[in-house]
Amino acid sequence: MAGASLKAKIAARAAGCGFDAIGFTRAVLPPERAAGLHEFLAAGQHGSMGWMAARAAQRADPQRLWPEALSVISLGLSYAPPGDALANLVRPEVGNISVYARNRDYHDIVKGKLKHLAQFIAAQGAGVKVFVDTAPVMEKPLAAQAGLGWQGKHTNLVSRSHGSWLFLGEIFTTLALAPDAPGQDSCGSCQACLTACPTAAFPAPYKLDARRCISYLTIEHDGPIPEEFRAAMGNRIYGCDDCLAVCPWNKFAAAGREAKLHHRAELTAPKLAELAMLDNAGFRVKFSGSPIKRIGRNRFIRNVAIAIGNSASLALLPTARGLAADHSAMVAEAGAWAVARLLPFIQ
Ligand code: B12
Ligand code: SF4
Ligand code: SF4
Repeated sequence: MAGASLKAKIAARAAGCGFDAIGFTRAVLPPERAAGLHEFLAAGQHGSMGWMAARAAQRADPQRLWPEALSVISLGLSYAPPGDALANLVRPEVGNISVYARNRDYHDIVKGKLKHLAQFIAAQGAGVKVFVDTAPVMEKPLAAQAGLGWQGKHTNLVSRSHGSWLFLGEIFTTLALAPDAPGQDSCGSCQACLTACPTAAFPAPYKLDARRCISYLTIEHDGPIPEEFRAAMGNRIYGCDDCLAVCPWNKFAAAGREAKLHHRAELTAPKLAELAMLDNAGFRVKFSGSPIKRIGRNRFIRNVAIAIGNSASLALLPTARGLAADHSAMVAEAGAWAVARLLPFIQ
């Protein structure tokens, strides 16, 4: 087992790379986590995210993903917003973009830092692999087990120092590093996240039905958004922060330090009327380097059309009519819905 001094050196390097949290754990998850994943999949709560089921065995067991891995180093990068994450929700003429997507794509930023840190570990003669988000890895249970915090009732990792605002990434390594103590659940009797959810996406504390989650509906889901969720989406056009933002542990979080994640003015409260005008080329230019680019113009403008339908603003009726005639059937359907929602406001 590698000594405490190597762990201290890795932790110092991680801080130098800009990470805000680090913890060490064995590359093993308890059977309860696999059971939780299988229950989620068996209930179909992953919706159309077929990639979650496709590599479930690896997701549930880090050593199925990489048999030589002995330890997991879990890293956290804070993206805590400087002000109220929900401030835009009361401004119906603008679109609300989740705070995580108001500048550069975190995948690129976290991966760059992970690779930098992994080079240092590899130089000790160890094998390393880095992961952030897209690999079949259960990042939240591993982070909790490594002591970064605990999985809150909203299912995300909560940190005593950074609240609900950490991105997670991992370095799997062949080094045997002494594990840290796991984080202790500190939700207590709080239920703030469960009651804040606009679409009642939590069937029970610590469990999420992704099919009802606005983050899933606006980012992952292709095709028309089921009507039952449209009004509740309000002006959320990319992701949702409600359950994270109400967490009382956020009061200990200082604003994130990573400059590439600091909110760009034009992505903080973009006008719906201007977004609705974007064609494919304009969309790609506007969202170059942003995680939003990944979902493509049509899915994004579908979300914008729904926000316009929820705006109660007659000034946006001509824009809605334009979208109802869009070349994309998915956008046109959402545009027609928006027109129907706005027509009753004509006196
Ligand atoms: C799929 C996915 C989604 C899906 C499903 C979310 C989900 N909760 O599973 C959707 C699209 C909805 C989504 C949304 C978001 N996501 Co997401 N997502 C993922 C992804 C790729 C996989 C998560 C996963 O494995 N889900 C499967 C379920 C079954 O796992 P689980 O949530 O751990 O569920 C456990 C509990 O149900 C548990 N359980 C049951 N009973 C009990 C009881 C107790 C006491 C406990 C502790 C557990 C427990 O058993 C299950 C297994 O452990 C991860 C990246 C990764 N590779 O891990 C990012 C990730 C979780 N997402 C992230 C983020 C930031 C978000 C959003 C905030 C984005 C946004 N602003 O719109 C929202 C938050 C919504 C929410 N409340 O979860 C971050 C979270 C960081 C953190 N601090 O936790 C991650 C880790 C990406 C990253 N690398 O930073 N996401
Ligand atoms: S991200 Fe929004 S919709 Fe999804 S569970 Fe949290 S509050 Fe509900
Ligand atoms: S809002 Fe309350 S219940 Fe939800 S994760 Fe935070 S402390 Fe836990």
